[in-house]
Formats: sequence, structure tokens, C-alpha cells
Amino acid sequence: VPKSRPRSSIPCLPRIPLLGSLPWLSGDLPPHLLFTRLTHRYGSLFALYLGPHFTVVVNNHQHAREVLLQRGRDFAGRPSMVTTDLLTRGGKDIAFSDYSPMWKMHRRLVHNSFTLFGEGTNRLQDIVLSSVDSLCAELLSSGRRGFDPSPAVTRAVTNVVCTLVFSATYRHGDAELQEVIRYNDGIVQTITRGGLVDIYPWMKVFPNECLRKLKECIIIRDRLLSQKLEEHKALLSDGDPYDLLDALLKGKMDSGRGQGSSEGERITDDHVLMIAAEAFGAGVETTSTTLLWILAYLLHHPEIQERLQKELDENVGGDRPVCMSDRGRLPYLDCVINECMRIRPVSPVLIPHTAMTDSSIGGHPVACGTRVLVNMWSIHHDPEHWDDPDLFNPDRFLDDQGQRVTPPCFLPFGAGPRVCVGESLARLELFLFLSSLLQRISFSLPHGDPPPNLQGRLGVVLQPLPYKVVVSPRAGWGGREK
Ligand code: HEM
Ligand code: PLO
Repeated sequence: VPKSRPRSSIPCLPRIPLLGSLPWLSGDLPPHLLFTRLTHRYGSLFALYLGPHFTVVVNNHQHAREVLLQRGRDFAGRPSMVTTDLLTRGGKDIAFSDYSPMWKMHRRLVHNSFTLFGEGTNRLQDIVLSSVDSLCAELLSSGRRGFDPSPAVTRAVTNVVCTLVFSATYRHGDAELQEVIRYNDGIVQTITRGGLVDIYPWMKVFPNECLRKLKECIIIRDRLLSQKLEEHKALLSDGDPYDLLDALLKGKMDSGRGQGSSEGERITDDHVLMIAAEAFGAGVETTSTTLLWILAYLLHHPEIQERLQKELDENVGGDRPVCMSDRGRLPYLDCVINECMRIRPVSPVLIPHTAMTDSSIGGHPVACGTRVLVNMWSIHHDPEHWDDPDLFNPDRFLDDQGQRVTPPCFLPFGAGPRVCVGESLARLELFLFLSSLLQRISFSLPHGDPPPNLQGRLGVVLQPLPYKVVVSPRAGWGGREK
């Protein structure tokens, strides 16, 4: 029988021992849709038992702001989950690590090293632009037949992240790059299937094919990254860090030197490895998935693609590559990116949070240890706050004067202490990739094909189902490849 808890005043689904509320969670729907449907019956704030775990689900933006921002610290914990514990050697990372001084230090390290690349230097921009060049060449070499853009996009994004994390750039077809893509794919397919909500904790009890495959991919990842780590250690110098791995190694040395730093607070090789692996995985999956969603929507709305290209032609032209300083002149492009992250958030229920102390949501007491899921899907589709929420309409991010606006119920990166550390990197990449692609290439449907299915499939992130495109070079593009 589950441990008895003080009764919560939040409406709760029925439950039975061991399985919790599982029998009341109808089979096929992924969590974000299931929870959205349950709001019709239980209201926007309700609770359920995932196995033995009392879990509160938040479905409106006021409550989400309470959890993430106003009482962000109270809810900044993370539960431990079977697959992510395996992935991160028991939480030696950032995203799945519980709130601790160590987690804080890691976040700061990663954050600082990203700003190092982004601000003041054009390094990040140059990395992305050179990857865009090869992506365009690769897409255009595919001829006029329809093809799945996903492998080329994933390769381009992977290449950017490899440069950032360990300074490796790969040529098309490189064996190591293939290995990286393969193991990452294996992890994506096996980790927390059905989203990050670990509904099935007994996976551990019945060892299965999935867990075996996950372990295998983790071994390949560890071998590859350990090798990079050793190479970086051998080359470590006193100057500014050159890539993320470099920055982490320097942070590790500083933490070792620090006064009275106890065993618990010292960064180890394990931590460096887990953080690098995570930045890598997060960097690849989120950005490539978002780009593929955008392309899918542009195939549905050729008029939006034309408007984007018109904006680009008028403000950048075809004689030079787009750069970050063009961003202010391309408001519609930003709106398309935002609208896509609204209508298909890659992380529809964020990562589970836990209450680290007794707290409250919407005036209801919430006990320490409670799990909290923020259903960003229902917030991004709330008819109270969005006109026609199922319609893809980038103009909703423009005001009457044509200025960009960000509504308060738009939080694709989360908010507060656990907000995405990669937000500015992701925004930079999405902007440069999308603008450069549309400056040089037009995308259309293969003759006779229906437009892509927009339903999506929830793996570790919400992905579009595979679809095909035809690409054609744009006449106006005369800019030199860098
Ligand atoms: C966390 C979204 C790109 C690294 C998150 C969270 C969301 C998110 C929703 C969870 C917030 C929460 O649990 O409250 C996105 C989106 C991206 C993106 C939409 C791109 C379109 C990236 C990139 C990186 C990254 C490029 C790194 C290279 C992380 C990390 C966390 C995180 C490390 C965990 C933060 C923590 O728990 O303290 N992201 N992300 N993300 N993201 Fe991103
Ligand atoms: C993707 C597969 C990698 O091999 C490991 C990995 C690390 C970090 C995860 C990422 C995966 C999926 C997307 C996540 C990211 C941390 C933040 C991000 C969950 C599992 C989001 C969207 O929240």
C-alpha cells in the first residue's frame, strides 16, 4: 500500500496500490495530450499517482509561473528516474540532477562558456555558417526527387555541436560522425520512451531489450568522450578555453583548488563527461527537431515561406550570408520560429520538477517531495489566451505596429532556476540555419505527395513523423560560400 500522505486539496484521480492512477490513464495518448484531456474533467490543476509517486499536473500559465518563477526555488528539484540515472551516472549532469551546489556550479560553467563563444566574438556564428554551407550543398545535391531532410539536418546540427563541445569538425560521411549519430539515436529511442515522464518504474525490475540497448549506446558514448577528454587534458593550456570540454576541465581545476572544497563539491572526470555528453545530446535533439518542425509547417504554408523569403530579399539580399546583426531586421522570421515552438514544443511537459520543501500552487498546499509536471502543451494551446490555438499563425507574435511581442503564456524554454541553459545558443542556431536555408533554397512538396503529418510522435522530444521535400536553388543567391 502506498505511503499515506496528508490529503491534498488538489483534485486527484483515483488510484490503486502499486499501479497508482495508471488504470485511469487511457492507453494510447502521449502524456501531454492525456493531461490536456483530463483538464476537462478535473480542471487545470489536478493530481495523480504515477505508480507510487504523488504528482501534480499544472496546465495553465499562472500556475506554471508560480512553479517556475515565483516559487521557482521551491520547485527546482528533479526526481530520480531509472533510465536517466543510467544515462547520467546517477545525476552527475545538469538536466536530471537534483538541486544542489554542484548543479548550480555546473550550470554556471556551461552558461559562461556559451556566452564566451557567442558574445564579443563571431566564433559561434562562423561555426554555424560553415555548417549551413555544407548543409545547403548537401540538400541541393539531392536532385529534384523528394527526399527525407532529417539526416542532412541532423548531421549539420551535430557538426555544430561537436565543434562547440570538443572542437571536432567532420566531413560528410566521416566514420566517427556516423558513430556519434548512431549512438545518440539509440539513446533517443530507448530513454524514457513516451516522454520524460517516467510512468513505468518497473522497467528496472524486468530487464528488457530497451535497457540493454541503452546500456550499449552509453558504452559507445563513454568510450568516444573519454578519448576526447584525454586528448583535451593533454593539450590543456592557460589561455581562454577553446571549447566546452576545455572550459569544464578548467572549471574542474579551479574547483579542486578552491578553499575547503569538500569531496562533495569537487568536479570529477565523471561530471565533466556527463555534462559534455548532455550539452551534446540536448544541442542536437532540440535544434534539429525544431528545424524539422519548421520545414514541415512551411510545406503546409507556402505563402509563409514566400513571405519569409521576401523579408530576406528586402533586408539582406542574395550577395552575402545572413549574420546575427541582421536579426533586428527580420522580425517575421523570429515570429515563425516562435510560432513553431508554441504549436509544437519539443519538450511538451518539460522535465519533471519536484518540491524541495513544503510549498503551494494556486493556494493549495503542496508537500515536500511532490512531483510537478508543467504541461506546456496545454498552456501553448489554451483557447483562453490564444485565438484559434491550433492554427499556425506567426502574426500572433507581432503587435499592431508590426513589432515583436512575447505573450506571457509562451514559455518554450521553461523559466526560472531550471530554465534551459541553451536558450541563446538555440536561438542563434535556429535563426542562422533557417534564414540561410531560405535565402538560398526553396522547399516544396514532391509532386502528388500530401503535406507532412503534423501530429508528431513523442520520443524523448516531440518529433515530426518522417516526410519528404523537394529543394530548388533560389535564383537570387550569389553570395560566396565562406
Ligand atoms: C532544459 C527547451 C535547446 C540544454 C530545458 C527545458 C526545456 C528546454 C523546456 C526544461 C525546463 C524545465 O524543466 O523547467 C529547449 C528548447 C531548445 C533547447 C525548446 C531548442 C529549440 C537546448 C540546447 C542546449 C540545452 C541547444 C545545450 C546545449 C539544456 C539543459 C537543460 C535544459 C542542460 C537542463 C537545465 C536544468 O535542469 O537546470 N530545455 N532547449 N537546450 N536545456 Fe534546453
Ligand atoms: C538526447 C539524447 C542524448 O544522447 C542524451 C540527452 C541529453 C540531454 C537531453 C536530451 C537527450 C533530450 C532533450 C533534453 C536534454 C536535456 C534538456 C532537453 C531532455 C536525452 C529538453 C528538451 O528538455
